[in-house]
Amino acid sequence: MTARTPTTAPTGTAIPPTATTVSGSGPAPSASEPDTGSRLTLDRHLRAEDRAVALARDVLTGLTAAPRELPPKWFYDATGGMLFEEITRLPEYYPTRRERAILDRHAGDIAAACPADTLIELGSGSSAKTRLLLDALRDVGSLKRFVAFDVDETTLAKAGHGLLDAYPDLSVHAVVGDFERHLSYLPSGGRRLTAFLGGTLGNLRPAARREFLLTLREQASTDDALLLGTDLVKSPDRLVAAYDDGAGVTAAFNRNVLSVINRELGADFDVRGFAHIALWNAAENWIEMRLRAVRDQQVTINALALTIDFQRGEDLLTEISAKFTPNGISAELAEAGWATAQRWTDPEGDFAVTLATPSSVPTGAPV
Ligand code: SAH
Ligand code: AVI
Repeated sequence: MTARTPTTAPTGTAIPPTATTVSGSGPAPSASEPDTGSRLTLDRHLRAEDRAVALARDVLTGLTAAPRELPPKWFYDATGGMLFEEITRLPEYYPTRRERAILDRHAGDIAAACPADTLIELGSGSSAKTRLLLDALRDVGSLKRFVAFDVDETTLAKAGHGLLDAYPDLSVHAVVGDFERHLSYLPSGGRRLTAFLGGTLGNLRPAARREFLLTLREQASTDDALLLGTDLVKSPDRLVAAYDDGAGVTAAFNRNVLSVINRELGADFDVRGFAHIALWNAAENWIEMRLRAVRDQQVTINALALTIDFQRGEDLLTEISAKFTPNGISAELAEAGWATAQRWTDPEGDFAVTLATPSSVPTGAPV
């Protein structure tokens, strides 16, 4: 399969298998460039200029709010993507291993339940575990194309090239975008299995999760399915350790958001002036990652003509990572019009993978 599937995207372009793309800094591709025959196509819905505007808005809103807060999507530039991959190999960080074990065992069941021709992965990152799903869909004979959707173009392009080598018959469609804004640009047609793995749903607050699941539901056809990986509630000690590892990799990942703001908005954060904090919020059932000012300090953000004073001990919330119960997952899905078809957990009960299918009407109840 070499033909590019038409999309409604205004920015489609084919990139040769050996091309290197640079995160957010390439020129805007012209609309509807013809397919050049490559099996890898790239759509950019978050070009450098859009990214700068979105980051500026989030930084202005979040750093002037009380308490201060930034959305976690800004961790992920090339460095943040690499740091996340390092996190997945840490002894304390169990979710990736647990989810891989589940997929290892049940990818065949998933492919049998939804023999899709199109596998879509949202927040795809390296797509490493996804290969288990691609293998299973290839084995049932349904697989034609893989759509990888991520905010970080560098990671996306690297993953895409790796998949072309490993799957000679696969069309890979990479989409650079924000899954809270650009889901309507996902390619339609065929039978689609949409995977949202790693527990990334937990990085959204309940209202944002609901909006996200509703948007996916609105676009789903009867035979489509959603595959959702979610981390489960467990002892706070294990949870906090997973987000505050001994080697300091998660601390570097957390501080990386300050480096992103320094580079992209001309700010002068002293990244060592902020300590990494991970704590369990038992009332909300989520981990919070924060950056705590280790001294009084002033930060200037040139692109916003903004100066912020941080008091010693003041926190900036950089991420929530919600943990779920099986019933809670099904309830959130149901409220957005998704029926739980099957669920698998690892033997330790640490992580869940849920296969959901469109149900007739969302219940509409608040999350
Ligand atoms: N799914 C992979 C990666 C998880 S890390 C796994 O299970 O290991 C989270 C991924 O989501 C990163 O690659 C990050 O760049 C991407 N991401 C985070 N916020 C996003 C957003 N708002 N829109 C699109 N991608 C996002
Ligand atoms: C991507 N996401 C599911 C990770 C998580 O566990 O919430 C991000 C992460 N943050 C710190 N470590 C990993």
